[in-house]
Amino acid sequence: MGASLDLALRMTFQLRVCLVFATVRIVTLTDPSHPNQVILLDTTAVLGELGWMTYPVNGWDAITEMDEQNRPIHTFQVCHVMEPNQNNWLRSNWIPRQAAQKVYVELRFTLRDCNSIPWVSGTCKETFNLLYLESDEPHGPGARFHAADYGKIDTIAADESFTQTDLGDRVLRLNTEVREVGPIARKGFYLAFQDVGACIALVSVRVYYKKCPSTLRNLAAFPDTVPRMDSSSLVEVRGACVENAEERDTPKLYCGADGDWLVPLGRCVCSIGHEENDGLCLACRASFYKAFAGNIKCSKCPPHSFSHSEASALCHCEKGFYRAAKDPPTTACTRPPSSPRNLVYNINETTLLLEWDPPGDTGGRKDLTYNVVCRRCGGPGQPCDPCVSDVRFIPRPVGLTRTSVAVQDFMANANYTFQIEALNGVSGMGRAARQVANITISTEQAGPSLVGMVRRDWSSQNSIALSWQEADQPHAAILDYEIKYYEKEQEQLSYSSTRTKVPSAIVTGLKPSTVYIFHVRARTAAGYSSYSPKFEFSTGDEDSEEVSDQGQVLVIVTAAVGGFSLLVILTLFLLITGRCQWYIKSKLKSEDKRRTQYQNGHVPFPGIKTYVDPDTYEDPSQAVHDFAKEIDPSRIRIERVIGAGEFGEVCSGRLRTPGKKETPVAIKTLKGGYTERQRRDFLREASIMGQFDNPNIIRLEGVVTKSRPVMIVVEYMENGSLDSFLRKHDGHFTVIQLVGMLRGIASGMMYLSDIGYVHRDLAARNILVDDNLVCKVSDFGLSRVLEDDPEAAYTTTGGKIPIRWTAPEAIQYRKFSSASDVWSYGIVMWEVMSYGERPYWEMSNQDVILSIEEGYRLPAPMGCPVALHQLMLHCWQKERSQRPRFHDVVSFLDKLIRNPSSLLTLVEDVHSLPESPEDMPDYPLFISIGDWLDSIKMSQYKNNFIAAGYTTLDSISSMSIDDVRRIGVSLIGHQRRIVSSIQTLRLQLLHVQQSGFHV
Ligand code: ACK
Repeated sequence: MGASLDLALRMTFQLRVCLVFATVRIVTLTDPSHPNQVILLDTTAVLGELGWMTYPVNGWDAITEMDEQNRPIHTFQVCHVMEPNQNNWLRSNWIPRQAAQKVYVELRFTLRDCNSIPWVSGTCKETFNLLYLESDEPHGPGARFHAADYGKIDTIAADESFTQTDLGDRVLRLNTEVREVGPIARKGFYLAFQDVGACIALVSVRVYYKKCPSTLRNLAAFPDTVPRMDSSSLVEVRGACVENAEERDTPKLYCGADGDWLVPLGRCVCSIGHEENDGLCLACRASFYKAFAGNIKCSKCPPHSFSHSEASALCHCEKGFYRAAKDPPTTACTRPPSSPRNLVYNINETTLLLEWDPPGDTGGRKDLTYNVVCRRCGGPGQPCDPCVSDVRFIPRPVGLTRTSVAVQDFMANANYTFQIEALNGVSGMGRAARQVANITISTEQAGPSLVGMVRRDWSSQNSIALSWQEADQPHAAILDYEIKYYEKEQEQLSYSSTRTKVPSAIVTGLKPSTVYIFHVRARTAAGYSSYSPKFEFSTGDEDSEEVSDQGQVLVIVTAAVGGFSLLVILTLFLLITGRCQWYIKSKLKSEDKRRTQYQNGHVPFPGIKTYVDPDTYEDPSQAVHDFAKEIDPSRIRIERVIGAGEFGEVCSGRLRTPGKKETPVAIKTLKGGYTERQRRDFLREASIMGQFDNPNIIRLEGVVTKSRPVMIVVEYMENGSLDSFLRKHDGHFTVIQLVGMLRGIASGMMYLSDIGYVHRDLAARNILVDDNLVCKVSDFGLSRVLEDDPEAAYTTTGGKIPIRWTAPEAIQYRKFSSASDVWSYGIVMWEVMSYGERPYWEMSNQDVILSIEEGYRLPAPMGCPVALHQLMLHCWQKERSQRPRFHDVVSFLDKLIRNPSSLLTLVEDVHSLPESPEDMPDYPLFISIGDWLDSIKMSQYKNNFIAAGYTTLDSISSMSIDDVRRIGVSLIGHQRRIVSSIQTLRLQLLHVQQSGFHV
């Protein structure tokens, strides 16, 4: 009876389990798609019999039902809750582990709580055990089952047994439990489920291991990767660029223990002719192109070009259109210009000015230049010949960028034909005819040359004496002659001129053993005549006598004609020749000095007074006396010390002038115990400054030399020196205010260059600012220091050598000129626009010299209008003759001030390429972020960049100032330096990409 009841109960219960199971509402809590899992076993996916072993055979029941789609549902059930001491085993088939080191077992099951089953207390259990056994191969069919061989993974209990529905039903709840198994060393394993008296339905068993699934990231493909067993260490995986992509930085990902990819590094970029689309590199469509590898899109072909095929790297020019060799492939195709228009001339005795308008069609280019072809024609019907070389074109006959040229030294009463040809970078390409404008001119209006043959009477190593014949019958009285001369070798660079009222002259201050070209013209009330033809004469070598014998003979003859006794003659001879020689020598010396100052065409303008170098004075105190007023010290009231000068303190104070208001002054003092030389050097500045009279040059009030302390009194400038003033007011001024300051400095420098003074130490620290922001050039001490000490430019004594402000030719071979002052002016512009930043930052002087030599130029400061940076670059032309003059600078700045909208385009707004690659200074190329930061002395931020994921130069090129702040650069000066270098780098990268190189 007991046994039959037991059997009946068991059957009833099994039936109920089936029924209950059939009505179970399965609540699935996991995502069915698991891309990072590799399934080793899934009982829900097995179509045929599972074939699992049960022990004893009547322990676990395998029940297979069919779902709606006729797929089997394999379930294992056990429910011997009435009987004590249950030990029922269910064992899976052998499961190969494949690549797994660690596997996961996911069980889904229902488990009834014992309270829900009547009469089972004491025997009913609510857990079962999960076990496993490793082996290299499946056990044979006859192998015996040894429970003791299995290792326990865990005891599994149900989280939920039943849940109550709204209707009060109890619904059996499906549990999901996952356990990790491993490390597994053998090739496979068995799973076993040990029941000890619970009521269980095992609905599914999934066994899987985790992997990082193959993926595409940053245009690189990464393969399936199995994580390490140790969950704290990652597997580094290198990606392979997708088709039509190429590596920038090695693409890498790290595979984490959970099958997730972490820390993407490096990347690939689409190759030329391809662009990124949905993680792949697709070919550019026809009519589009991509000339450089990178993550940029294909662009439409530039104007007048086409591409018929896909994946074009380049668009070809339409017929009749071209690209110059240096044109990047991104530019439009262009054509040669049409002819210049409206060619006219204007003749003024000795100068013929040709002027024209630019061509109606520039061909789409901005690199227009003009060539002049000159032919001289005989009378009507006579042939024309090319003009011989004595016709001079100013500035030159070819490569003109302006629409005018001056012609000099042409013959009077002749017919000339001039052809002006417009050219651009693609002239000469294709077979288009040259487009020229012609004009024929008769020069009969020009004054005839009134000077005949020019003769050399004698020469020495530094001088040449000339004389010439007057025209037989000049049509008007000759007022004077002008002798123009220049070194034959340096024709285009500079010339000098001198005047004389008589038809002879001694030209002094020449270089020994040098060939000079001379020509002479006469001035009458009607103006200048034409120049005489050119004459070539050379000076003597170093060994020749200062004055030739002829000169001495002349003196002797002069003395003899006086009729004095031999003694008197001899005495006079000695006196006169001695004195003459002293006079000639000292004149030659001062002329030579002036010559070095007026190098390179910086000839003082006629009619404007010229600067006199106090060093040419035998007695320097005479120069002070000539150029500076002596002030009675009782008129000076010193108020406070405002700084330290090279020779003593600098004070502020008041200067009383009888009958006038007191004026504020700055007083430079010479400290006690000075040597005579120090006193002379100190006062030298006053004798220089005293010669200047310009609103943008610091004004000398006077000097105190007759009592102690010796003082130089100058106007007081409320805001002190410009560099510290700007640093104090960083970011406070509008661009127009800054340009106004620059204009003032340029105007002061224009004045100095006009009178022939070369400053040599133009820098923001030597500019003073008053309370109206008027800037004045000061500090006129340096020229002497450099003059006297050939080593001075290269030593580091006292930081006196302004290497970073000085033009390369002045550093290398002391070629100081107004053109080298223009270079320094460009640096001052940079200082002003960067509010007193140190030029070239902390680079060493030696590095500055080298990088300038290699073509590096300071990048635009942040917020700097393009027009101003262009002007700076212009001032830093290596070739000094190509730098602008101060006149040009002033008129350029005036134009900007009149048209402030021209200042609106800032360098950072320019994302496109410069018009032509020549406009682009050659910056050094950096290889890594580290190199780049080192070069701008910002190495301390290397980790900030790397930590924020900026690992390539490409990646930083798009950083804004906000990005720079965000990565932890908090000092404004450093932000500014980094951002301005990024702007340069951005242009540089574009430029490099355009040249077909990859950084
Ligand atoms: O930058 P600062 O205030 O301006 O400090 C230096 C200091 O003297 C040593 O040269 C200041 N300084 C020089 N000349 C003048 C001047 N004319 N007016 C006002 N400050 C001056 C300069």
